[in-house]
Amino acid sequence: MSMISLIDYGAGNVRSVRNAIARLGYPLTDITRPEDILKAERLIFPGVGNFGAAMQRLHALGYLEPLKEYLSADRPFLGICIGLQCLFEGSEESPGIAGLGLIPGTIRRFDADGLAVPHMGWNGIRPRWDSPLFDGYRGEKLYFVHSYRALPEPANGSWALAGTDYGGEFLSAVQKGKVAAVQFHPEKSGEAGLRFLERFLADACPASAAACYRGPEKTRLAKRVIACLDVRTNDAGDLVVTKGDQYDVREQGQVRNLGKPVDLARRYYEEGADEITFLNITAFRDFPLRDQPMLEVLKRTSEQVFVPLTIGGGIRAFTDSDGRHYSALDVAAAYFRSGADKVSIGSDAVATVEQYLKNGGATGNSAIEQIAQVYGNQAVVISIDPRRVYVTAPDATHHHTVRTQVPGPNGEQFCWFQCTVKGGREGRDIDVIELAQACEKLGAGELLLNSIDRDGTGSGFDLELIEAVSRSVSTPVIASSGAGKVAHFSEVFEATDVEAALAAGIFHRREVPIASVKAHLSAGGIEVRD
Ligand code: 1PR
Repeated sequence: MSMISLIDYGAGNVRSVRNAIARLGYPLTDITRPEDILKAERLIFPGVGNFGAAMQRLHALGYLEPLKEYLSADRPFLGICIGLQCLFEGSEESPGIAGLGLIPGTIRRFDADGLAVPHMGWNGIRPRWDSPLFDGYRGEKLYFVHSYRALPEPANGSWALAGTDYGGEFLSAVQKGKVAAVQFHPEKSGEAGLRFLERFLADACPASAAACYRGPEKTRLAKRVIACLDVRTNDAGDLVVTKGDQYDVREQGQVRNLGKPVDLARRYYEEGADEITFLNITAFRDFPLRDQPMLEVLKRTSEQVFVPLTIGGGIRAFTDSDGRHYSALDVAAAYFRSGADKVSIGSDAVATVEQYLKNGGATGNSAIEQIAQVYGNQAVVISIDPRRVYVTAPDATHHHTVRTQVPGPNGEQFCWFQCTVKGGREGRDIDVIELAQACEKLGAGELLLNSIDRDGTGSGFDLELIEAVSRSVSTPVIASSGAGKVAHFSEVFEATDVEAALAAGIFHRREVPIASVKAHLSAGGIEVRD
């Protein structure tokens, strides 16, 4: 069994790659000095952050030359995501910064009209030839998250291993000899991803390549089904998964206890959830880094769950009782190090946008900007907790209104959606459209759109809210709150352009299995990951 060497230049979360390799039972060592590279038996480079930052880190660490030498000697290499892009000559993401230049071509941003960017979620691949890396591959969807991509060109045709469609075809895998790289994340692609990774780790011999799966004619991004776990400490001091009705999580005075976070997350992974979100719902009160159990939950979950994990709650700057200052980036970094792939920002995003609107622009100092800068836009989710405010006419408020089919208590035909903070406890003078558009400009990669009115009611997603927000931004939107039956999922995907739908209560109470949601969507012609 070969020793696997990992290039981790400390810019982001490669914990999931480590966990996946450990799960597959392979020994792992870190590259810590330039000379380690040429001694490696099998090298994995999971690039994180952005193209320029990755290349600059490789340069600063003295890794560039040994890496070039390693690659030109046709030694076993697997690049992941930015690790694929760095093999090319350069990227539009970081003009003027040269890539490794092994593969001809420049990495370009997705640019088709009306396309949500980043390309985030589960998509198919189309292998072009019988690489042993895809031996046993049966067409399962794999997890992608990126805003830039490599384009197939005649000059790089000898490298093209697989293509994927998203506003045109891009290269989702490249390989020549023992050097390979993939744009998807095998470590986040469930069991199919682990099988792929194992082919590389086990040094699948080219001679053993069986005729591999070729289709489909066109790959399609799946709509995602996300399980959400609201987590807090109950009155007995245990960290539990809870669930509110319109954000009220107490029943007869006690915090509802629906299970243990790690156990439930594993159950949802096994049942086919495309992503898992943890929301630390009382973290606005306390400093979350003191909440070590939550970090522990994340660590243990990421050892067993190989789909993307998002964590939210308390991501903001904080000064502790000893006067020590922590930036929002410090808090996010602790979450990423513990196994999160994305962080979700709630209350702090509202405060940031209030400042943004007051100052007439960005300051560069907000949590959204700082985290997006270091970890990439795709790592920053904004969790929005809106509540309906009814008005008699659109000009009765300066906010964006919608004409509603669900009239207000006095028969009002219009409403606006007010952003709240601290888990809905405090309403602010800012509407959901203003918030969504400003967060997009500040660099958020995804919007998790809750609804206090619908939360826990089982009466269906608030389509008017979701439609209004998804129409106003190009950032992917996750519809949340109100799912009560499978038909609610098809309804939201048919009525709006959202990329994902999230539910909590119906999954926790075992009323609707995730597999039934997927089967229902698939029967209705909506693309899902099986
Ligand atoms: O403000 O950055 O500290 O983040 C706090 C986070 O905690 C926010 O994302 C906020 O949405 C969340 N939160 C705070 N209080 C509550 C609460 O319920 N009392 N939970 C809360 C929000 C809403 C959804 C829920 C869906 C689906 N939970 O995530 O899972 O509504 O539920 P359903 O399918 O049962 O209808 P910060």
